Amino acid sequence: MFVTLAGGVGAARFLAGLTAVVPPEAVAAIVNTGDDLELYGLAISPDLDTVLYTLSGRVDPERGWGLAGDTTHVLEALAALGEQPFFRLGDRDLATHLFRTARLRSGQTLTEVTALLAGRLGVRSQVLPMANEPVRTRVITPEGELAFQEYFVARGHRDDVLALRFVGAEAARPPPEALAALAAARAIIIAPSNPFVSIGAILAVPGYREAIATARVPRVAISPIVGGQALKGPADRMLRTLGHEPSALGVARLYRSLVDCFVLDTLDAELASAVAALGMQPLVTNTIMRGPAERAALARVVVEAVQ
Ligand code: FO1
Repeated sequence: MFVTLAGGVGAARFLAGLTAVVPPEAVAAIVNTGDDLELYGLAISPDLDTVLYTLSGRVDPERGWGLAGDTTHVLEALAALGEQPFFRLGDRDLATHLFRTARLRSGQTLTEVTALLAGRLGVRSQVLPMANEPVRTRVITPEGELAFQEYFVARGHRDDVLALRFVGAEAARPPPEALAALAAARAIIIAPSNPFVSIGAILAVPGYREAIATARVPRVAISPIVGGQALKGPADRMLRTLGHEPSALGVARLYRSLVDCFVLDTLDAELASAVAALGMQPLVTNTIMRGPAERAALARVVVEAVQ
C-alpha cells in the first residue's frame, strides 16, 4: 500500500499520477479535514471532495476543486434571497454535501460515508479522512482569529498568518482504517501540500506522527514550494510569517526526522546538499504538474525511489 498524506488540489493531482503508475487499489490517501466547514446545515469536506472528484475524473480541471461543468443556480437563488454565500458551492457538488450530511446525521462515521462516496463515484483507491471527529483549523492573523475558509476563501488568504490552531485535534484520533493503512504501508508519501494547514493538521491528530516516525518503510515528502514560491495557495507566505525559510529547504526542515527522502524541483537543485545535511536523501526532479503526463512522471520518480 502506498499511503499518502494529502491536502487538496496539489495532493489530488499527485494522487492522480500515482494511481496511473501503480494499481489504484494499492493507494490509500489520508486526507486533511481541518478545512471542513458547515454551511446551511451541510457538512462540507473540501479536501476529501477534491481528492474524490480528481480520482474519479470529475474535477474542474482549471480550478482543481469542484465538479467540471457544474452550475451555481442554488447559489444565485440564495443571493436573490439576500444571502451572500462566500463559498461557491456548485449545484451538483451540493448533492455530495447532502449525501454526506444525511448519512453523518444518521450516525455513520466520516470514514464510512467517504468510502461509500468513493465507491459510488468509482474511486478504487482508499480515501480516508484524517479523523472521524471534527477538527477545525483556525488561523490567527493581525485582524484576529479566523475560521479556515474565512481566511482562505472569504478573505483570499491575504492576511499574514501568525499562528494556527487545530480545534478538536487533541481529542481526535486516526480512524482505525488509517492506522491499518499505515501499518500495511510499503511506503509513506507526504504529498506536495501546504505543510502547515494540510499536512500540519493531519500531524496534529495524536497518533500520526508516531506511526510515521516509527514506520520501517521508505518515507518520502514532495516539496510544495518551487523556487521559493508555492505552486498554489499561501504556503510560501505562511513559511515566512511563521518564522521559517520560504523555500523547499524550509519545508524539508519541517519534515526532518519524519521522512527519509525529500523531493525537490529541478529549479531548487542547489538546495539538495542542504537537504542531505538534514539527513534526508534529496531527489531532484520536475515537480510542477501541468497535466497527466507530468503527474505520472513525478509519481513514477517517487515510486522508483521507494522501491
Ligand atoms: N476555493 C475557493 O477559492 N473559493 C471557493 O468558493 C471554493 C469553494 C469550494 C467548494 C467546494 C469545495 O470542495 C472546495 C471549494 N474551494 C473553494 C476549494 C477549497 O476551499 C480550498 O482549495 C481548500 O480548502 C484548500 O485546500
